[in-house]
Amino acid sequence: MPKERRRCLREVDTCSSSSDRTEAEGQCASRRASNERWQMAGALPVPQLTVTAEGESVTRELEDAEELNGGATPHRKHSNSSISSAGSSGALDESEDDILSDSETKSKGIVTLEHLGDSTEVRPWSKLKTVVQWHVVTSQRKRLSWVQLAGHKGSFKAGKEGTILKKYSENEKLCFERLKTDVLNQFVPVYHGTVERDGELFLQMSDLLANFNGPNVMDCKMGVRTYLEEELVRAREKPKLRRDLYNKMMEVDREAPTAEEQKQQAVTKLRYMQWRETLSSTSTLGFRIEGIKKADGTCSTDFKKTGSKEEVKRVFMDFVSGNGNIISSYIRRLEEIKQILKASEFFMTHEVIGSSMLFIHDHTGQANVWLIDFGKTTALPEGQKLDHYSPWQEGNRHDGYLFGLDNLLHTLHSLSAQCS
Ligand code: I3P
Repeated sequence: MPKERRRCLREVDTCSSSSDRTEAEGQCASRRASNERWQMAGALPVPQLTVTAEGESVTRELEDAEELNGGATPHRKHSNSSISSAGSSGALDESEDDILSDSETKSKGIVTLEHLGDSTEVRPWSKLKTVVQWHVVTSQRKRLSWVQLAGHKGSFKAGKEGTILKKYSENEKLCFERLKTDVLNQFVPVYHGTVERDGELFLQMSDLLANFNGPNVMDCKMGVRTYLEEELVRAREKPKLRRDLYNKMMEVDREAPTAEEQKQQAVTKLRYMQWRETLSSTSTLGFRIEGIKKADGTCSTDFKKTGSKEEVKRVFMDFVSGNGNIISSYIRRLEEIKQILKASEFFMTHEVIGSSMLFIHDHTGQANVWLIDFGKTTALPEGQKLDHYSPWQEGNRHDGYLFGLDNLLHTLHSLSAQCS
């Protein structure tokens, strides 16, 4: 299975077809300008990131990279690459083994597992974290459908009742361990340590969807930047061209690659990530919508071009189905999170990149938000702190997380005003 995401729902949201023509044209112009800047960027570094994956994804990337590097196999490194078999082994429910053990072994973001039970038994949702696909697996005892709203595919397995397993990342494990003694801990999944499954190590954490009845789930990736400063440095020192990212770019906007990129049919990862940031609301609002799974079974991860405030508001309004009570609950929760973030030692002393807020509500009126995904959340050097508002410049490690949270709150407040 190729690395690209499969979408279960596509939005019609292109420069040429947008109904919001004026705004769309403006955005297209700004995208073209941004592309032009890259074209002229002989002066800019042409960095690319060294990427790793497992399984088929790796194979494909290696093939692409080999092709682009004249057949030489590049060195790869990934946050999940430090998987070892030294972890403790949990007494896991055998029936849930291998639910995600298809060809997709690399995943990040939100994964949702739905335990449908056998033909007669319907069990509540079990939750995971970010994802982009819809999948149904049949086993002797139960069928599981899952949806990944964002990030890499296949990093999740169902754990014991009420828990999920996420592929081991040393960095994320360290974050969970540090968070255990931090005030922020109440807003993140409960961490239950590591477990080994089929020779691989996983982080076991609580299933955030467990207490919802037919949840609606939205993943918002926080911050004005989605790559680490160290990735920037590595990319500059060891640039790599990526054909898969070029293809993903072309899928969204055939005009996006520069003439040079078209010629080489590849882009660097940094170029791709920055393009994604400016196309979406990441660079302007400090957050972006990655994916939505609704209780009616529909899901969408096609928000790459959801960039303006108005577009973001429309998506949010649709997500909550215009329900003012849900919006108010989300606002209360975000205000609470904001206060605690400001008091959190962990937050102050970490660069938080690629982390998401997971919004979940159901028809009973329950609505909650959690912080998830700490694979790229990194401790600052001793004595350094971040306010999470200041603009980023290379070297200062600012991430714009609180800037994004404020904009999320503005968005919800303005929707609330519309509902009242
Ligand atoms: C991916 C997304 C991920 C990134 C991944 C991108 O793009 O930006 O955050 O992984 O890089 O392909 P998209 O959302 O458009 O699919 P990291 O955050 O781990 O860098 P990858 O292809 O190198 O895995």
